[in-house]
Amino acid sequence: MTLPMPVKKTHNSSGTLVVTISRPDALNALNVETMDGLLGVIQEAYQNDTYRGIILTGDGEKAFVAGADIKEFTSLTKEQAFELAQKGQNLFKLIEDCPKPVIAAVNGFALGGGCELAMACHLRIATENAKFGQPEVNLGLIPGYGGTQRLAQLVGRGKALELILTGDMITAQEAKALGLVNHVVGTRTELDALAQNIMDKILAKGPIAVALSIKAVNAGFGFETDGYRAEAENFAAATVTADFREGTTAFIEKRKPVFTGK
Ligand code: CO8
Repeated sequence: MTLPMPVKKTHNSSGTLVVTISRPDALNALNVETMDGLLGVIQEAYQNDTYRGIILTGDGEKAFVAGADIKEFTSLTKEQAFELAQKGQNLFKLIEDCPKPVIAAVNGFALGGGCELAMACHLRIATENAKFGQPEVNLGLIPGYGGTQRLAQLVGRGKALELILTGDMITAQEAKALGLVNHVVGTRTELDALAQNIMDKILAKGPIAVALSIKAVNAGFGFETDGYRAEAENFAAATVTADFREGTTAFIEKRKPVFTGK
């Protein structure tokens, strides 16, 4: 039996590629297969002139993406964790640098890697029921897909540290007040309509000016700085602690973790 692909794409007449992360049983969590699928679709979007913009969303109404797949990284070595974090960082950088506009349509939980994915997109719009957060600390971990850098860029260092250190989830309206989200709408139908509406507005402009605008804005936020590397290194360092084993085991066993600082 072949399993359904976790990354679906449709294409409409305005030139918009709609990419949907679809692992409903795991709240669309990013496992290796999903990350590879996403990489393939983004690379294709770079190359194929039929695609003029991308809307990225999650299947259903409960989750955009509830994070990296926790069940997949319980037995990584430090080196593997570092490599995986850097691989994800590179994919999200490819999204951020895409010369075609990328809009995240956030339809529910955008946590951990899901919040990081949304932040790598150029714009974020969300439904009222969307929830944002970087809850890695609850697992004895830190963000690993660029969250320590992009959250601070979007909401400022103080609020980013509060969200990363407490692991608190915030509502769509709170995210909007912080500048993490551009617009909030009531329903999934309104979300899809607004994403397309904003996309159509951008696609009516000259594509060269759009691409150069993205390039110029991003140039002020260098990827070559040490921040992303430090994130991957510290993410990897966290994965070899007893607290990480406890945090991830507690999640899988659906209980509260007991951290010991080891
Ligand atoms: N990974 C794997 N499975 C998940 C994840 C996840 N991130 N999130 C939810 N699921 C699964 C649950 O285990 C559950 O599966 P099952 O039915 O088999 O038990 C199913 O999805 C439904 O979830 P819940 O029953 O928990 O649904 P609730 O409505 O009770 O709760 C929550 C929803 C609050 C979203 C809850 O599922 C939750 O807290 N999820 C985890 C959120 C999280 O911690 N995300 C961060 C993950 S770490 C991360 O993203 C690091 C990124 C960098 C990685 C670098 C390289 C590896």
